[in-house]
Amino acid sequence: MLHRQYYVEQEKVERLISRKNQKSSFYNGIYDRYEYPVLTREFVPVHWRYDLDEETNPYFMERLGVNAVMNSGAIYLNGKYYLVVRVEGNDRKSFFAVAESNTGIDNFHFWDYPVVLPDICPEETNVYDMRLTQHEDGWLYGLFCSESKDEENPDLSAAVAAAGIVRTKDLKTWERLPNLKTLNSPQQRNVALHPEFVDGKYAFYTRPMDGFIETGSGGGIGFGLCEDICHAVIDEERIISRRIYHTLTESKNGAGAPPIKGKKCWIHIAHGVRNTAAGLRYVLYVFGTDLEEPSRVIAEPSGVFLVPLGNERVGDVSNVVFTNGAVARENGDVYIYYASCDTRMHVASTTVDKLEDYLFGTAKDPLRSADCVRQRCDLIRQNLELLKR
Ligand code: M1P
Repeated sequence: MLHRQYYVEQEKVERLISRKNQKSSFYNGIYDRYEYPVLTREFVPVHWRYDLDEETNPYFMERLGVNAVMNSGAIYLNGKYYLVVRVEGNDRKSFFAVAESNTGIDNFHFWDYPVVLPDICPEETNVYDMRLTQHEDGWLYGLFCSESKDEENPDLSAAVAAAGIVRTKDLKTWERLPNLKTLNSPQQRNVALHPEFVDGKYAFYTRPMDGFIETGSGGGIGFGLCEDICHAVIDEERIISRRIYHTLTESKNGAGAPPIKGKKCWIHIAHGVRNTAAGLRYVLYVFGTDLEEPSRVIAEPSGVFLVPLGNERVGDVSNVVFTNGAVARENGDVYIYYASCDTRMHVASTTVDKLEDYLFGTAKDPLRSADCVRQRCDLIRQNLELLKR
C-alpha cells in the first residue's frame, strides 16, 4: 500500500515546481538575477528517493537520497527549455536527468526517469557536467566528463578525466561515441563542441590538464579540430583564453556552454578559478571570438562577470559558481544557467545585445594596480565632468 507520507512529500515537491520566480533587486545593467534557484535537490521526484510501499518502508525512510542538482547543460527545443542536470546521489555518483520548463525561469520539473546512457566504458566511475550543442550536422551532442580511477597511480584519489561524447535527437535516446582523444593532453574536462563546422571540421573547446585537479602546463581554454566525430581525435590544441597571473583565471579556467552566436562575435561564458586562503574560488567571465575564425579572441572585458552572492556562497563546495548551459532565443533573449557551490541551479537573464555591449564596451584588464587605478580615475573624471554640467 502507498505510504501516507508520500502525499506530504509529493505536495512539497509540487509547491516548489509551481512557485513563480521573479527578478531580484540585484542590478548591474548586464544581466538580471532571480529570487529563487530554478532547481534544488528538493525538486527531485519523491519516487526517485523513497520506496513508497508502506510494507517495505514502514518509516518512510529515504532509501536513495539525492545530495545535489547542479552543472546543467541547456537547450531550447520546440518551445520548451530543457536542462540536462547533473544529479549527484548520496553515494557521490552523478548521473544526468532532463528537467523541462515552459518559462526558463521557473516550473522546471524532472522527467519520470533519469537519462540512462549506453554503458560502454566499464572503467568509468562517474559522469558529470554535460554541455549540449545543437550542431549544424543535425545532431544534438552532449559532451561530458567521464571520470575513471587512475589504476597506474597508487594514490587512492588519483583519477583520469576524459571527454565523453553522446548524441541524440530527442533527449530520450542517446548514442554514445568513443571518448575524445587529445594527443597532447593526458586529461580533459570542460570540453564543449562548437555548433558549426570550422574549415569543414568539428571544432572543440578543450581544457588540457596534466592531472585530474591541477591543469599544470595546460595554459587555459584550448581549441582543436577533428574530422570525424565518431572517432574524435584532436592532434593540436591552441590555447585561446589563457590563465593569467593575478587575474581570475590564475589557477585554471574552462569553457562553459558552447558559445552563443551574436551579431559581432561568438559569445563565450566561461569559468575562472583562483586560489585563496579559503580554497579555490570559481567565478564566471566572458570573452568574444571572431565570427569567421572562432579561435581568435576579439573581446576580453576585464574582471568577473558573475560571482557567488549571498546564499549562493553556501553549499557543498563553497565559493563556486559554474556554468555549462545557456539558451539564446531567436528574439535575442539569453538565459544563463549556473550552479552555486556544486549544490543547486540558478538562472540569470540578459540579451545578446547587452552581452555584446558588455564585451566591446568594457575595458580590458591592464593587469597592474597602477594602471587599474588610472583606468578608474579616467572614469571618475569623465563622470564628474558630466555631473557638473
Ligand atoms: O567544484 C567546482 C568545479 O570543479 C570542477 O571544475 P574544474 O575542472 O574547472 O576544476 C568540475 O568538477 C566541476 O564539476 C565543479 O563544479
